[in-house]
Amino acid sequence: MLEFIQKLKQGYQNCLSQSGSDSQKSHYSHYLDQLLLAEAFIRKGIWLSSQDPKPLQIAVVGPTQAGKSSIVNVLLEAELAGVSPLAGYTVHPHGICHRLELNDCAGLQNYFGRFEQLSGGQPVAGRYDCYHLAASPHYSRYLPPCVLWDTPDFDSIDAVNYREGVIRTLALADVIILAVSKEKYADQSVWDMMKAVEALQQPTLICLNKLAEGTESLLLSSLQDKWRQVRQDAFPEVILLHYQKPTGRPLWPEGQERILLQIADKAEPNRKKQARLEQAFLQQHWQNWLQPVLTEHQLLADWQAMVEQALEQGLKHYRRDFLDHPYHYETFQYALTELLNLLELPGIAGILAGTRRVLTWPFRQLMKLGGKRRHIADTSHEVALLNQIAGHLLIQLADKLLDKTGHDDYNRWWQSINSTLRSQRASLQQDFAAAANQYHQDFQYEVEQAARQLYQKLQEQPLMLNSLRATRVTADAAAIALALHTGGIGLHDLVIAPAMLSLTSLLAESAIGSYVHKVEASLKQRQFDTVQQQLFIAHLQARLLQLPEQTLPPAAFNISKAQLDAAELKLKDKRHGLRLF
Ligand SMILES: Nc1nc2c(ncn2[C@@H]2O[C@H](COP(=O)(O)OP(=O)(O)OP(=O)(O)O)[C@@H](O)[C@H]2O)c(=O)[nH]1
Ligand SMILES: [Mg+2]
Repeated sequence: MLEFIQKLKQGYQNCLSQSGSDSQKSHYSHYLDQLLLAEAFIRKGIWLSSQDPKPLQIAVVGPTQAGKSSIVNVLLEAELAGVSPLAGYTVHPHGICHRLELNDCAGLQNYFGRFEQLSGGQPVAGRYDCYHLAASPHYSRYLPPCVLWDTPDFDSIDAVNYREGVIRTLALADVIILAVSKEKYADQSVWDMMKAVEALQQPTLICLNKLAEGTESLLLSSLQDKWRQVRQDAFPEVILLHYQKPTGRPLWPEGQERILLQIADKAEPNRKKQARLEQAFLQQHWQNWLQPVLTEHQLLADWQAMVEQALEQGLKHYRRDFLDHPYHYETFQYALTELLNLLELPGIAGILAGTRRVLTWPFRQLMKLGGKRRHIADTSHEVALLNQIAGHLLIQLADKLLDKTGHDDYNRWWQSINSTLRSQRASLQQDFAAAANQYHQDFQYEVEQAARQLYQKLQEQPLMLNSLRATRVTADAAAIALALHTGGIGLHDLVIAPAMLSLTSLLAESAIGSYVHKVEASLKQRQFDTVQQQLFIAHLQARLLQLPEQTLPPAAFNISKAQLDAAELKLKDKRHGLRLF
C-alpha cells in the first residue's frame, strides 16, 4: 500500500508541475497534502511494528509566531528550541528527547526516510528535508519520557517549502499540542489542518497563547465553535497562556503540571489501533484521490477505442484494396507459380532447375532462402499497400487527436499524446515497413504449402495432371513463373499476365475447381488473420497503445487498472486492518 500511495503522490506531483487551471491545482495540492499525511502515517505503522524502541511522540504544531518553540521550551523547562520574533523561524522538525537516550530514537531515521537527521550543526541553507534530534539534559515535571517535537509553521509564505516536515511530524505524533495565539486561532489553515488529522484520532491539547486578561471566556467559546465546525470528536482540554510582557515567554499555569502526563496515557491504545486507523484514513479519501486516475483510465479507454477504430478501418482497406481486389490480389497467383514449379514440366522444369544450378554457392543458397523471397516482397503490391494503409492510419489518428485538443477538458493529456505520436511517426512507419516485409517473406511458406496441397490433389487425378503438364496454357504460365523466379518480372505482374489468368480459369473449371477455390479461400483467410495479428495488433496497436506511457513529461498517473484493483483489494482486506492484533 505504501508503494501505491507513493505512486499516486508522484502522479499528483506530475500534474502539479504542469499547466492546469488554478482550481484544479488547488484541489490537487490539497490531495497531495493528504497523500503525504497518508504516506507518513503508513510509515508510522511500519515503525510501530518494527523491533526498535518506540518512545512516545508529542508534537507541538501551529501557525507561525503562535509561540510553538516557546511552548516547547516551557514544557522542557530548558531553552532548547530556537525562539525568534521572525515569522517562519523554525523550518525543520526539531525533536527533543526527554528522559530518553538519543539511541532510543535511532529507529526514527527509518520513519523519516529520505529526510536527513541533523544532530547539532545547521543544515545546508535552503535544504528542508532534514530533522533535528537532540537530548534534553533536564527532567521536566510537565512531561513523561517522550520525544517532544517543535515544528515549523504551515501558514507563512515560506511554509510551502517545509510543509512536508510538518506533515511527517504530525503523522508521527501520538499526542498533538496545538499552539495558537489570540491573533491566529481563527485562521482557516489551522482548522484545515485539525480537520486533516481527525482520522488519526490523536489525543490533543490546545494551548491558547498570548492571551490578554479578560478575553479568556470569549476566545474559549469561539475556539470551541471552530473546533465543532471541523471535528466530530470531543473538544479537547485548553491551556490558557497569558501574554507575559516582561519575560517574553509563556508561563505554564499552576495546577496544570500533570495535564500532559494524563493525556499521554490515552496515546497507547491508539497505537494498538494503528492498522485500523490507517485503513479508515485511506478509505475516507480514496474516492477523491482516485478520481483523476479513473478519469485517466477513461482517457486511455478513449484512446484505445480510437486506435482500434483506426485499425479496423485500415484492415477494411486492406481487404477491399488487396484481398478482394481482382487486379491486386497476387498471392494465389504466386501459389500457382509454385505449383508449376512442382509440376516439373518437361523442358521448363529443366530451365527452372538450371537457373538454380548456375547460381553457385553461396548465391544459390541466398537466392533460395532469402533472395527470392526478398525480390518477391519488394515487388509485391501487398507490401506497398500495407505501408500506404499504415501511413494513412497514422495521419488519421493525428487528425483525430488534433480534434480532441481544444474541445476537451483534458486538453493537456491529448496534446501530449499528439506530440508523442508526431515525434514517433517516422519511426513507427519505418518499423511497420520492416515488419510488413518480414511478414511477407514469412508468409511465402504458407503460399508454398497451398501449392503443395494443390499438387497433392492433382496427383490423385493422374489424367488431369498429365493433360495439365501437356497444355500450352501451362507452358506459357510456366514461362511467366520462370521470369518471376529469376527476377525478370515482379510479383504484381502476375495478376495481369494473360497466361496466369488462363491457368487460373483452367484450374477453376477443372474437376478440382472447387478444391482450388477452397485452398484459395483458406489461404486468403490465413493471410488476413496473419496481417491482422502480426502487423495490426502485435505491431501497430501495441506501439500506439504504449504512447501514453512514453509521453514526456509523463501524462499523469500511469497507474494501471490492475495496480488499482490490487490496491483496492488490500484496502478492503480485513486482515490488513487487524495486522497489529
Ligand atoms: N512577550 C511574550 N512574547 C511571547 C510569548 N510567547 C511567545 N512570544 C514571542 O513570540 C515570538 C514567537 O515565538 P516562537 O516561540 O518563536 O513562535 P513560533 O510559533 O515557534 O514561531 P515560528 O517558529 O516562526 O513559526 C517570539 O519573539 C517570542 O518571544 C509570551 O507569552 N509573551
Ligand atoms: Mg518556532
